[in-house]
Amino acid sequence: MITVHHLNNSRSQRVLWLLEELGLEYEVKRYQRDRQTMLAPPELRAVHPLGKSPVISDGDMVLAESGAVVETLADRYGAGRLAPAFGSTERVRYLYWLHFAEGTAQPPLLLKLLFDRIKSKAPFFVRPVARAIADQALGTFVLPNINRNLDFMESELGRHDWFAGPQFSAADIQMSFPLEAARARGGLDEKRPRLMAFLEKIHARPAYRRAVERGGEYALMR
Ligand SMILES: N[C@@H](CCC(=O)N[C@@H](CS)C(=O)NCC(=O)O)C(=O)O
Repeated sequence: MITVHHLNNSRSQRVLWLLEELGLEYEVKRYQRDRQTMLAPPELRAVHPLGKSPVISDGDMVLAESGAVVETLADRYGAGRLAPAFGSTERVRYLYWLHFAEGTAQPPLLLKLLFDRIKSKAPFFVRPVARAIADQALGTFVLPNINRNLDFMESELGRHDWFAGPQFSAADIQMSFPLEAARARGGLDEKRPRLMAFLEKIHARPAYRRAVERGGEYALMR
């Protein structure tokens, strides 16, 4: 039996969605973020030393890192579904987007979350300075990177219906989280219609909806 160690409002939602798309049985162990810090509870460190989500266990294997989890599950249980054939052009695109999600799309979105928090939560006597530093970093690095990434993703979806090609794949599942985060806090809106249509399409998938029911609370931080 596959167990998903699932944190509320988090990336591990994608793993539940993948398992629903594959029609597999699995168990969900839920963990709640600390309401103040938003960090995962210490019990997750008993499952994996980094204490982050997602982590899955499947037999003897304990695996963290969402891209590795998604790729492994698709290869192990997909039987040709949700992952293009080895050696195909789509397979290369598939791997590219599987890695792009956490390697390139996510870091500036996380930085935006952190700098926005610094701006709103810094103690009042240092707030003007904290705001000036945060605005400088946001304006020179964070927002230009988010925008370039979004423009790139928007143009790539003009080539095919899905990220890896004409077929829906696990790369689309992996890409869902940065796009949902960009919608919540990264400025993604109707000015990028293909990305908005992508979000609408994935949210309408029955497996996506079932996964949200299994996982519970899924509202991304602003
Ligand atoms: N690159 C890792 C990131 C893991 C990660 O940061 N997970 C977040 C959930 S969205 C987490 O566990 N946050 C709580 C914490 O850092 O304590 C992955 O894709 O699995």
